[in-house]
Amino acid sequence: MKTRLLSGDALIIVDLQNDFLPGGSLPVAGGNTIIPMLNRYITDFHARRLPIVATRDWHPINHCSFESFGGPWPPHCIANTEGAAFPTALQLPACTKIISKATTQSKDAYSAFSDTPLNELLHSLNVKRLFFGGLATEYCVLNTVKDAIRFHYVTFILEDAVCAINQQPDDGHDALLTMKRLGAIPTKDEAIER
Ligand code: VGL
Ligand code: ZN
Repeated sequence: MKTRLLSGDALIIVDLQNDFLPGGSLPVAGGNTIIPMLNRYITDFHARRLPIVATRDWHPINHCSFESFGGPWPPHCIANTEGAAFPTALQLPACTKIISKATTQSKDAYSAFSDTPLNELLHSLNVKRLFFGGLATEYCVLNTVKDAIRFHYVTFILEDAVCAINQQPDDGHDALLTMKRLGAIPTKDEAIER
């Protein structure tokens, strides 16, 4: 089944940030390998004047998800640091809409819809279908996709443009199964009509 990109479609790139890449403070092994594919999708959406959203984990320095504050993670994606920046290899156009999440000390959020203007933004742009790539499959991608489905977007998961942390070896695989079971439509490069 080929998918043709249409007016009403948007590309959502989840948390593709330096700290989640090899060399960062919470690296997703192989996270960098999806950047060329994301760039290909960016080119496709941009050429059709379709919205591109980049979400980012954007924590205060004393965030509750950090180990020293009782959370599960090493410090990562501290607002306005190089670790929280998008890698220069990711070719985001100037018109990219940026959504920052988990910005307050006392609350973590894996979904980019959580306490952000993402839903309102997408409504204002008349977006009906979302195409998801980014990091990490079993955390922020999974939880953002779940909310997208709950909010009745037609939700595609770009299987060749996500990557998992895999603390347990099957975490990413299981998350993909969960997303599909909930109604996300798996797609990939070859299935996009160009
Ligand atoms: C994420 C762990 C901690 C993610 C964010 O973006 O998937 N994972 N904070
Ligand atoms: Zn985080």
